[in-house]
Amino acid sequence: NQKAFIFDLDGVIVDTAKYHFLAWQRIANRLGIDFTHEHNEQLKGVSRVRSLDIILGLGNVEASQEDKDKWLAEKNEAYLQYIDRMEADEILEGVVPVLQYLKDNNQKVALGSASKNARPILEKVGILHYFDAIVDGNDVTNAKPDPEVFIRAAQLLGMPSEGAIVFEDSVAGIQAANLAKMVSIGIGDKSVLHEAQYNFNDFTEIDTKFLATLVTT
Ligand code: G16
Ligand code: MG
Repeated sequence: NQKAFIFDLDGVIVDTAKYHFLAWQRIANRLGIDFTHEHNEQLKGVSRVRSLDIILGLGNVEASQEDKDKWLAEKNEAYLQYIDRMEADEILEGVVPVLQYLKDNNQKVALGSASKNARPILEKVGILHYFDAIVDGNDVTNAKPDPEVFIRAAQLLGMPSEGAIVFEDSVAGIQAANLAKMVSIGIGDKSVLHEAQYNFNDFTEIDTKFLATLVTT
């Protein structure tokens, strides 16, 4: 049996949310906007452009498209400096054994992320070779909860959408997987990700017995 396994990036494979936060904070500080870790939760899984709009909304700041474009570029430059220093030790615990199991058992593996920097991050942490396909923020027009990113990932893998398995840490991502008739697996707080078909706090809780069940059912 062969299935498509699709992984979100931020919050599932690596914790890049902390770098997004630091990079956004520079912009927010300069504009006099109070931007806290709590606010940052709203940006998880959300596109870069939408993230800026949310931050500007926090401070009731209106801006021209020109200014917005400038801040988006500045944010990304700062973010790139953080991810440039990433190494393998930043892969979240339990992720590599799961990827290895899927490879060893002839399963199809894809990335389905909103980030336009997904590929360099996978390269930096040394796990690009596990992925048969990558669909990221450069490839999709409709953001999660629209299922486009996951449907394209399944297509690229040459596998049906229905029955594909999605690992996600965001509510919008779980909804996208459900809309695509995929098996949704929430990674994180179960009370937040209650729409997921299965819930785990992190990948250390996912054993080979469970993975084998996913492959065969
Ligand atoms: C990630 C993060 C979001 C970020 C988005 C776009 O999504 O969770 O906070 O805004 O990517 O990132 P970039 O600015 O690199 O294009 P995901 O889908 O991997 O969780
Ligand atoms: Mg995520």
